[in-house]
Amino acid sequence: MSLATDRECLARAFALARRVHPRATSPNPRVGCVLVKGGRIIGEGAHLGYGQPHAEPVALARAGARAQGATAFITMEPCAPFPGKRNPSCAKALADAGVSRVVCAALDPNPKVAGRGLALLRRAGAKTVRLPEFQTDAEELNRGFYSRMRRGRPWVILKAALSLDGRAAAANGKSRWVTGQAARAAVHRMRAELDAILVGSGTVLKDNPALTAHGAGRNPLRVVLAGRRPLPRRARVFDASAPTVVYRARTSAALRAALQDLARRGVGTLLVEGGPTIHAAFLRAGLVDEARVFLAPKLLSGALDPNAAPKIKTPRVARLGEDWLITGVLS
Ligand code: AOF
Ligand code: ZN
Repeated sequence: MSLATDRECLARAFALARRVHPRATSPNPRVGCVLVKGGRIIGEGAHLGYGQPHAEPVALARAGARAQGATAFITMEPCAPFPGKRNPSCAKALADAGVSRVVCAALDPNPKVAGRGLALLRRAGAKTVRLPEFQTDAEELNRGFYSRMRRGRPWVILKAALSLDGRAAAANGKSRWVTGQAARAAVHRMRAELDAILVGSGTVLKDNPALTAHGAGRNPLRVVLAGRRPLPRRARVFDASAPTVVYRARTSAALRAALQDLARRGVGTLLVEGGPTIHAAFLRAGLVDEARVFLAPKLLSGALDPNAAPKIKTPRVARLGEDWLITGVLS
């Protein structure tokens, strides 16, 4: 296959990295690398999992001696050597293989690398190029890694499942189920893609959720923000299906400290599932980066059982300026 432009080659490196499951490499980033010579791909690869080779040595192994004089396209700056590293330096490996030009999308936000990988290559005589139009792609590919490295805390995603009239539960507190099977399956897949999932003690006491991926993939680390009330030892969050950490944190400062501790444990992405007290605490502290809101076409105000609440059978959805209008006859 022949690729014409730098942008096409780098886009291909991104495609390779995106094929890797978001949690496979965590807490390391997903990285893709394409080696091109004379307009042809001579080797390519991705970092497939934590503890496995980085993207660059995978591509270099495929290219062999042909790597001499080639251009490397990488989704992120190749790593420089630093103490405590598990893998050999990719910048050095590229230089040793005689790669003469390195095109990457972004610098490595790891302060132990942060430009030193590219500097090593330049000292070895290679040309280095950064294509800034790919910076956003690089950050989106590794939200958790960037957040941990730059801010010392995870990327925080607020997840809510609400009725059309904005309720997370029926009048008596019953919340099983507001959304349907497909939305719940999507939440399980989400859990499998993220490093950790957090709920408050209210949710543990009221719903007793397992907080697992329910077979959709690897279970996330479970995090409970506890209040003064003791948590039942037999709660499902404490079963053997995944590790669980408990923080006693309700103030903004304590929340920040809990997030810092999670980042130190390698948690890059955190799904905050609620309930409403926890959502409010995170929002008040300005600690939410992304929202994922499921809206069920039912009206829960006054309902005792969410499964029997009045529902819009065929909802019509219109976008009005910034707002949504959802209309339909109740059944
Ligand atoms: C690359 N290519 O594919 C990845 C990189 O402990 P180590 O040796 O595995 O190094 C981890 C660091 O390497 C990680 O924090 C990040 O800075 C970089 N990740 N670098 O050149 C890759 N995954
Ligand atoms: Zn590396």
